[in-house]
Parts: sequence; C-alpha cells; structure tokens
Amino acid sequence: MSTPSNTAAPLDALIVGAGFAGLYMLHRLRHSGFNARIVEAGSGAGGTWFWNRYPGARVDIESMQYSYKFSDELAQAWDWSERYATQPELLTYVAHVIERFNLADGIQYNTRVNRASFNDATGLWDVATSDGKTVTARHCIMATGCLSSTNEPKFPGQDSFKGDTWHTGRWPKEGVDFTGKTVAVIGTGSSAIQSIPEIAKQAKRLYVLQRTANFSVPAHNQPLDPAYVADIKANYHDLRARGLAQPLAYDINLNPKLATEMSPAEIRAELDARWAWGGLPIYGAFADLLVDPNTNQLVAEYMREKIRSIVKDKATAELLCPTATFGCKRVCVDTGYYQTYNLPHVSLVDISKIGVEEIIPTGVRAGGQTIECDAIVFATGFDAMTGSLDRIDIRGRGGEALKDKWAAGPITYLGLMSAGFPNLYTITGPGSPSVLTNMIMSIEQHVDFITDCLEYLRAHGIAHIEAQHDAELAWGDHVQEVANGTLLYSCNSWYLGANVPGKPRVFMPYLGFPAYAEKCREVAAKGYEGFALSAV
Ligand code: NA7
Repeated sequence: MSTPSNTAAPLDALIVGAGFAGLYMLHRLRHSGFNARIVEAGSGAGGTWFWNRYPGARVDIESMQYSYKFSDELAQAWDWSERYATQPELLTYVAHVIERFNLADGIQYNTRVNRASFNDATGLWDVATSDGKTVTARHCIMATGCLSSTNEPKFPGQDSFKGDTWHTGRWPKEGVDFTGKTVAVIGTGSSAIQSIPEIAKQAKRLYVLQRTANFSVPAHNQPLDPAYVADIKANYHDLRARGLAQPLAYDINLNPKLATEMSPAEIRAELDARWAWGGLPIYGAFADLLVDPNTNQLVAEYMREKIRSIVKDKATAELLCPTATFGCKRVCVDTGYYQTYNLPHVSLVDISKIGVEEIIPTGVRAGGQTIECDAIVFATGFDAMTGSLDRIDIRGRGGEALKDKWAAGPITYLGLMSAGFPNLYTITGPGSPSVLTNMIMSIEQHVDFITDCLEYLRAHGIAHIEAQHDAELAWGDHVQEVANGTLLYSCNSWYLGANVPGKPRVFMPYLGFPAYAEKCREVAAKGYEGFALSAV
C-alpha cells in the first residue's frame, strides 16, 4: 500500500485525524473525486472514542441521534444496543463505517503530524509526520478533535508515586483491574462521574478528590426497545430535522416558555418530567435557563434537592451540591454516580480550599489530608478545542505560527479558517458550535461546507481560499457577544479554557447551531463572503 508520503504528486487534501470528522471528510472528498488521505496518531480510528477507554465511558447524547445522518442506508442498517452507546460499541460503529464506505486504504495509522507549514513558494502545505516523511497537499484539514489533548496538571512529587497512575483520556486498551486496590480519583467532571461507579465496583477503597462539584442528571440508560427504534427509523428525517433546528443540534424537546410564564406547579412538573427522561434534555426545560439567573437557580436548587434525596450522608451530600450556575459547565449524564457515595468504601474528599499539594510515594496530599493509595486516576479533562492544534507546529504565510497568532485566544472566521493560513481548515474549530452541540451534526455540517467549498474552488479555477482578517475579527466579537448574553461566562469551564493554567479566558464555542448553519449557507451562497479567493 502506498502511504501519503510516497505519493509523488501532491494530494488534493491531507486530513489530520481519523475520528468521526476525519472519516466523513475522507468519504466526502473521495466521493467528489479528490485525492485525499488521513494521517492518524493512534493505532486505530475513532478519535476521542479511541483514547477514552476508561471504565463506564459512554456518549452523553442518545445514540439514535449521536450517529451519522449523511447516509440513510447506514442509519437504517445500524442498530445500537443501548440508549447511550458504550465506548466499545462506538468503536464497532466506526469500524462498520470504515468498511461500509471502503475507507481503510485511505488511513495511515501510528503517524503523528508534527508540523504543517504553508509553503509560500509552491502554495502547498508541507506536512511533516512522525515517520520522518513530508506529505505535500493543496489543502490541509485538521480533524483533530475538540477533546483529544489531555489536560495533565504537573503535581509536585508526581514521579515519586510507587503505584500506578492513569489518565481517563489515555486509558490502556487492555483495561485496568482495580480489584483489591485503594484508588484515588482526582476530578469530578464527566469522565470521573462515568468512571467512579465502575471503579467503585472493583476497588477495595475509593477516594474521590473533588475541587468543584458538578451537576449530573441520570442517563436512565437501558437496552433500546426494538419498537422505539423502528419508530425512529421510520421517521428518522423528522427526528434529525427537529434536532438541527435546536441550539444544541440535538432534539431536547425544547420548551419555548420562560420559567416566569409558568406556575410553580408547572415548573415542578417540567423538571420532574425531564429528570425522569434523563440526560441533557434538562437543558431544554425553560427557554431562559441559560439567560435568567433566577430561572437558572430554580433548576440548580431542584438538582441539589435530588442530590440530597439520593446521598445518605448529609455532609457528603452538601459537598456534592454544586453552587455554580447550572449548565455553565457541561452537565454530566451518569449511571449511579450519586448512589456510589452511599457505599461504605467510597469517600469524597473536599479539595476546594486546599488543592492537590503533592503526590507522595504512597499517595496524595490534598485537601489538608494524606490519602494513602495504590493507584491514582487523573480525571482532569482536556486542553479543549485548541490543545490538539497547539501541539502541532502549524505555520502559515511567512512562517507565522498559529500558536503565536492565537496566543491571546483563537481567532477564526466561523471556526473554520484563520487569516494567514490559506487552505487550512479546522473541523469544529473554536468559534463554531462544536462542543455545545451534538458533535456529529456539527462535524457533518463542517465537512459538507468544506467539500462544497473545495468543489467550488475546483470549478472556478481558484487555488487558494483564506479568511479575511476583518471578517474573523467581526466573527470573534460576535461569538463573545452571544456568549456574553448568557450565563456561560460565569464559571471556570473548559469552554473558556479556564481548566488549563495560563490558557487565555475566551469563550471558544459558538452558541446556536441553527443560526450558525444559516450563516454558513449565506456565506457560501455569496461566493464565500469574508474569504479571499485567489487563482494563484
Ligand atoms: P472536565 O469536565 O474538564 O473535568 C475535569 C475535572 O478535573 C474537574 O472536576 C476539575 O476540577 C478537575 N481538575 C482539573 N485540574 C485539576 C487540578 N489541578 N486539581 C484538582 N482537580 C482538577 O473533564 P472530563 O474529562 O471529565 O470531561 C470533559 C468533557 O468530556 C465533558 O464535558 C463531556 O463533554 C465529555 P474543576 O472543575 O476545574 O475545579
């Protein structure tokens, strides 16, 4: 098999990453007659689902919606077994997609892209890979994912620890056996909330080190009822259309009413129904949930009441009650998370005032306590949205480093391109709806936009497309303005980069999928307004 680096002629497009974005990108480009290939760092496909193998890892959006919509045949042929697919089932789906669309020969695994530079002389991208080769391509498409670069704080003394350490986002393929072990988990985000109930099933003793309590809604995961699936499949287009018309590109049965328009009994009934349904549809309870602090507090208080009703130890329950704005950090979706604290061998350690002071050979000193343990699980999240791009040395015109250009925060036009970096695309890049949505819908929308764009360039004899600087500045202002109109700025979330020390505090995703998709359609219809197109 020839690898991209052996290809004599430049590729039309090099795609970085074989997750959901890269795979669909490859499929679309090949279908449109472009010579495209994927380079992937991992030994297999699946992107974030390839790396996040921690126990209990599952998608937090219902699988009937968290799946490709571009192929009706695929949607009809594929059967999810559970309401929320597990990580292994997601990888089985990915393998099925690769086989169904004959993508395997277009993917080069075990190869990391170290550097991508725009060559001013040739007008092409030179992409240096970890196998020591350089691939040349006219277009370079970053399908590097939003949650793929781990956030691994360097705690003092970390190397002195005698036991095993694991990061949820880099879990070993063969799994980890915690039987008989005393385990400390650092973090209480989504990865922790999913893995803690599973680790507790094995561990002899489990300590959870919590800096900030998070809101979590039960998944009520269950095997999918064939009649329910058949009903969805018979009307799949309707479900997809409903999802795409909502801000999260996910049908959450959005209530158009403000909480102020409802009686206390109606508010209660609305929340009870959403708790009983489970998962992220709780975001759709009231139209003003992320805008009106009073409405937000109603929901937050409802959640705290639920936590207190589940967790028997009063002090633990209080510690688990979040004080922050509801939904400011992505709400978690769990299976038995709060119930786990009723187990006698599970303890919550408050590290909100005194954080992790140091790792010692026999454990962790945190929250003013010494926690002796055999294993530490770092569930400390990701350098989200920009991390994977920052880890590649990306150089645009005149050798400008993308990292330098983005030193004060990412600057993009539509989250798709950045001025000075012609023919470089970021699928679900910062400034696009991405992580605030059902990712697969955002991925498909971007891949379709990029494919249409490349077809347009080919048809019009255009060699380069590049975001205009004034367009990207205006877009960046608009992204911030939309976020500022909500409560999403009011906490230290990874949407703001606040979880990574030193990262600029800028709200990175764009809130509102339908308005965004409409804007992209308009831009394309106007001959790629806001982009500079050139024949040479
Ligand atoms: P998250 O949501 O970023 O959670 C990371 C957790 O780790 C969170 O509780 C953090 O506390 C904690 N953390 C991070 N750094 C530290 C340090 N230095 N000390 C103590 N605790 C720390 O990542 P996840 O992997 O759980 O989930 C990411 C997304 O994946 C999720 O939103 C879903 O979309 C899927 P903090 O809250 O910052 O105080």
